Amino acid sequence: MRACLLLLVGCGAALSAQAAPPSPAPTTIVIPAVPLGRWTPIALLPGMGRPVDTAMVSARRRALLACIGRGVALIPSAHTRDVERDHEQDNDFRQDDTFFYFTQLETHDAWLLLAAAPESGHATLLLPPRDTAEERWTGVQLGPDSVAARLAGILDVVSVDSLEARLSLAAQDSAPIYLPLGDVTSDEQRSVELALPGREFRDLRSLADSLRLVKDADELRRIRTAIDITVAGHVAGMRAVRPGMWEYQLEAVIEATFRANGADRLGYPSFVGSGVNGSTLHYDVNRREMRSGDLVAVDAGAEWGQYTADVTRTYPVSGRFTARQKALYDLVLATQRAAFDSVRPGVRPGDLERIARRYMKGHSGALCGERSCDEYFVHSLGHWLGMDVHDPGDSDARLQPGMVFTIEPGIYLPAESLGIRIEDDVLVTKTAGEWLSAQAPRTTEAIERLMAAGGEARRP
Ligand SMILES: [Mn+2]
Repeated sequence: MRACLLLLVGCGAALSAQAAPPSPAPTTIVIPAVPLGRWTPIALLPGMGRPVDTAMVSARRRALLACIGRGVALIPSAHTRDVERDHEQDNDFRQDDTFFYFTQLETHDAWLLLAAAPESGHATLLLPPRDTAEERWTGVQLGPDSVAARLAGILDVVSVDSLEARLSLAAQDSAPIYLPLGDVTSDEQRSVELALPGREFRDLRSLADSLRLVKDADELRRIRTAIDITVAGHVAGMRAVRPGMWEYQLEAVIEATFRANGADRLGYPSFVGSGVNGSTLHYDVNRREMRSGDLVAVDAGAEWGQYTADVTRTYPVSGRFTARQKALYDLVLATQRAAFDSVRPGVRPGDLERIARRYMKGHSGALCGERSCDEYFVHSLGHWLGMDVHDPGDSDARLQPGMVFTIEPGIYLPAESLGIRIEDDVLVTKTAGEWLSAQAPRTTEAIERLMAAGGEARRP
C-alpha cells in the first residue's frame, strides 16, 4: 500500500545537552493513501454521507414490525447540538442508535413512524423542512422530498409538521404505541401523548435492543472495518512506545492512526495505563511518563459507521517482557484462549466466564502468591459489542451465529504496579468463534518481534 510518512520528531537536539532522559526517538505515524475506512460518499446525505443499505434497514424494520404484531412504533432521531451551550468538543453530532439501526440516516430532528398490522406494515419518515440559511453553516440537510425517499429507501416521506396528523391516522384503533422511552425527550413524549390522549405507551427499546444482538451482514462489515482500523492503531502504538514517552503521547499516536484510517471518532475514551495505572480499570487520564520496566495496557477502539471496536493490548515499554511479566501475561492469554475454545452457538456468556475463571484458578500456581490469580481478575469476562461499546441486550443470552462480543480476561496487581488485560472481539459462527481482532499481535513473542522491528525503524 502506498503511504506517505509524517514524522513527529520529539524534542531532539535543543534539549539533548541536558542530562535527564535519553533523547526520544522520532515517532512515525503512517498516513495511508487509501484509508482502511474508505467509502464512496453520497453528497446529498447529511452527516458522514454514507449510502444507506436500504434492503438491510428495510429488513430490520420488518423484523421490528413482526415483533410488535399490532401497534405503532415511533422513533426520534438525535438532535443538533448548540456550540454555545452543549460543549460540542465533548462529542460531535452522533445519531441515536435506535434511529440509526432502522434508517442508517445521520439526519437530525427527524422521526420514523412504523405502523404494524397483521401481515403488513408501513413506514413513514418525517423530516424537518430544509433551511437553506442554516445549510450555509452546517451543510446539506435531507428534506421531506423525493430525494430523501430514494436515498432512505422509504417511499412515504413527509414534513415533521404533520407528525400529529400522521400519528392519529396510523393509530386509529386501540393498538399500543411503542416509543424508545429512555431516548425521547419529555417534550417529544408530551406531543405524542397530546396527539393520542389516553393511549397505552410501551417501551420500544427492549425490542430494538434484542434485534441488535444478532448482527446482519451490513453490521458485520462495519464492525470489521472499525476493528481493522483499531488494529492499525494498536500496531502503531506498539511500534512507537519507548521509555520516557508520556501516556498521552502514545494515545496520540494510536488515535492519529485511527483517524488517518477514516475512523469517525473513538468508540470510548482511550485507556493508556502504564505501571500502576494499568491496574485502574477505566483509567483514561493518560498523563504519566512511562518508564523502562513498565507494562502499558492500552484499551482503545475506533468507531466507524456508527459501530465500534473494543481491543486491549498490554506490552512492555522497553520492548521486552520480564520473566514475571511474561508468566502473568501468558496466564491471561491462555485464559482467554480457554474461553474462546468453548465459543459455539447455544453456550451462554456465563458459561464462558466460569470456564475462564476455572482455567485461571487451575493454572495460577504460585504466580499470585497465597491467592489464586483469578482473585485479581476483578471484572467480567466480556460484553456484547456493536454500536455501543457495551452493546445492549440480555447479557446472558445463548450465543447465536452473528453475535459479537469481547473476551477480555485480566490480572491486576496494584501492589506490583502492574495490570495486564488482553481483549479481543469475537464473532459467533455456525460452529465456533472467529477472532476479529487477531491481527493485533497478541503473544509475547509476536509483540516483542514487532516492537524490535519498530524500534529499529525509528532509530536515526
Ligand atoms: Mn471491553
